[in-house]
Amino acid sequence: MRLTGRRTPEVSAWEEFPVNQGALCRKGWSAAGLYGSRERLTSPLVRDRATGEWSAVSWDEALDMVAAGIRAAQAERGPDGVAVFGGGGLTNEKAYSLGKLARAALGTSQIDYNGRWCMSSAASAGIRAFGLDRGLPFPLADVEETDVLVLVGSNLAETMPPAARHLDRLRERGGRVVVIDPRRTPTADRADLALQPVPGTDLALALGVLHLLVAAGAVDEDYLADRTTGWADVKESVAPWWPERVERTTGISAAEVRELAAMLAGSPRVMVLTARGAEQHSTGSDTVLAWINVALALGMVGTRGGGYGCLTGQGNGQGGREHGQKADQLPGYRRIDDPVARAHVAGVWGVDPESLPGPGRSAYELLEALGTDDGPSAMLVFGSNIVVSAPNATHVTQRLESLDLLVVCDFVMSETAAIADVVLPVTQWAEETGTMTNLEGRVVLRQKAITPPSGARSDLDVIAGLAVRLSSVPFATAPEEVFAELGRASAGGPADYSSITYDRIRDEGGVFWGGERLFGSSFAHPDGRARMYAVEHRGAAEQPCADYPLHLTTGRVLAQYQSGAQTRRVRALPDDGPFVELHPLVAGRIGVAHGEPVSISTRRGTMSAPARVVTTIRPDTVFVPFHWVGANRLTNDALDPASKMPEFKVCAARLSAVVVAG
Ligand SMILES: Nc1nc2c(c(=O)[nH]1)N[C@H]1C(S)=C(S)[C@@H](COP(=O)(O)OP(=O)(O)OC[C@H]3O[C@@H](n4cnc5c(=O)[nH]c(N)nc54)[C@H](O)[C@@H]3O)O[C@H]1N2
Ligand SMILES: Nc1nc2c(c(=O)[nH]1)N[C@H]1C(S)=C(S)[C@@H](COP(=O)(O)OP(=O)(O)OC[C@H]3O[C@@H](n4cnc5c(=O)[nH]c(N)nc54)[C@H](O)[C@@H]3O)O[C@H]1N2
Ligand SMILES: [Mo]
Repeated sequence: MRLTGRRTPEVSAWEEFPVNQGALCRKGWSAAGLYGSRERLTSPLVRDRATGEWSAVSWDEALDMVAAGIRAAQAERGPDGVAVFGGGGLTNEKAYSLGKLARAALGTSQIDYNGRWCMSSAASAGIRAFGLDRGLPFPLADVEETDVLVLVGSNLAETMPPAARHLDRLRERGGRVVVIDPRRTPTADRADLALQPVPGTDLALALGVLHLLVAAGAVDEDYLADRTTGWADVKESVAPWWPERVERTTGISAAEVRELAAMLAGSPRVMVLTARGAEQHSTGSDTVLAWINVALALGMVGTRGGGYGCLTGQGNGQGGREHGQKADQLPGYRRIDDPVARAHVAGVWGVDPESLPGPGRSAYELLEALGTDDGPSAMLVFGSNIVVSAPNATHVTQRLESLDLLVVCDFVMSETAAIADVVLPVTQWAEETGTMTNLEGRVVLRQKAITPPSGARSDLDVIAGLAVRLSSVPFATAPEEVFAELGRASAGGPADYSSITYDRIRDEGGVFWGGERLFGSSFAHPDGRARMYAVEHRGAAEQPCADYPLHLTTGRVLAQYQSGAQTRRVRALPDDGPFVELHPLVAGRIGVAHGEPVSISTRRGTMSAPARVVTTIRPDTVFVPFHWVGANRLTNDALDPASKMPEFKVCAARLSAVVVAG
């Protein structure tokens, strides 16, 4: 019962979709059962491609239909004919079951997830430098104990408000905060030194800082000799990065570069934290390596109150990247191409190791391949709103629309669900039990607190319901049972959960895997040493030119969450819509005033939104939040070669005033 036929062409159907207007029923919708919370999905829905109409079907009908579509795709294209796209917001149990569904029940290698958009550059750098990726190898509260905290591309005052109090306490203690961001953000307002680089140049700044630390004799040679390899090459590579060259590359004055280096050189404890501003670049993983080199050269990594960490974003950003929804990974942060790992995990799953697929495509590469001759023709999505959040989104949406079968599990009709063939309504966090692993590597338990609406099922039930139709591999659905299985599958891996139980988490108020603080005496490489890599500054994949003279960067605002699928539906939250943040000099040049509409274009697309004219942004840079459809029609899909992170944080753009007809 393969779903074929012409598809209603675009997302624009969404714009007339009733939810934001408060009206409820386009035909089919009332049957869909948006009772209670009227924007909540409570029945499986199937869309007729010819008419665009949705109809409610039973769970059995929906799951049978999806299973039939998967069988058809795999009959035509082999096991890799079906793809799975997961999310870093899923619990550990769901992430684990999803990876198992793909590899053991469907036999497809084509699985990846939105964490690829999030922490993959830091993860790849952490693995290369330390042999292990754990966002923070120490508790977040250690931030308060440092002397200089360097935040590279983090706006935590808006994106992690509870963490901002650590900044305040640090400063009360006399510690200093450095914020590196092309915009002077609310986080930068709490900084002792706020540097505003050209987007995509953090790597050059790190090289320049290290150059000055060497010149000042501030490098900890004993630490480097005892605990690292590669220093000689790194030292040589920073030699040409004198401050005036850094100024020309980054737009930060040579005096400020010297001020930063002097602060670091003169402080007993230095902590460097990166976030998406530094990482979401085609040079993101090298940029992280360059800042890790700074922390290592100062002898800080593994010392209390110092070191390097990545401020992980999503609810389960850490756990979501440990249990097998990454294209190259098996549970426990094991590599899927490691024969020992394959044998171990296959044993837990009761399948032949030979039957497990190899590594698949990374998130963007997977989306690009959809519907092409050698790509999947069906896809299951759990926990991502791809239409809004993927780079070069017009192109990605076309790929999604070219599928024979798109299935989205969500609790709201997201923009991605709105173009699916089948939408499966799932329970949300307070309605189910599960574990998450926070940015410190602490596994926490969330207990079910409220009864889900009838009609919604947990992702674990959906996964098991598909597995039973498509294979003989057993899938547990009780979260505690899934967690115990995940523990067995992860045993012996880098992220080993085998000693963690729900009881322990309850008793201890959360359990760190691998211990509370890592790297105190050794790193996770076989020789116990950290690796230093001599990385080169390459700059953004797309540089400004005569046609597109500005840098566009994207990110978040306090009142919205991610693709906005949830927050844009919460009426208590202000939703003023998207905006284009620009400097008064640019506003003057194109002739717009604050609040007037501007049009912004890149080589990939155009959007319009009101101008927000501020003096806090670099005059050569504009900023658009990505919570609404539009920003990602502009962004560049250039990928980091190591992490496959897309370059969300910089591309070349052109602005113009929107002429209102009259
Ligand atoms: N309110 C809110 N909070 C959130 C989220 C949300 O959507 N809304 N999402 C969560 C998730 S998943 C994540 S990943 C985190 C992200 O948390 P952050 O990384 O703090 O958030 P962003 O706004 O993406 O980017 C941070 C800053 O990077 C700056 N930036 C842009 N380009 C560059 C550059 O080239 N170099 C440098 N140094 N900085 C640059 C931007 O101006 C921005 O202020 O937030 C989490 N918390
Ligand atoms: N331009 C630009 N684009 C970006 C970024 C940027 O800074 N700039 N940041 C990137 C980053 S860091 C991230 S993390 C992504 C995030 O973007 P997305 O991958 O789109 O993630 P969310 O918006 O969290 O989408 C989650 C969707 O899953 C649903 N959902 C939530 N929990 C569950 C669950 O348990 N089960 C199921 N089945 N569904 C669930 C929600 O309702 C929502 O529709 O965006 C990326 N895109
Ligand atoms: Mo994220």
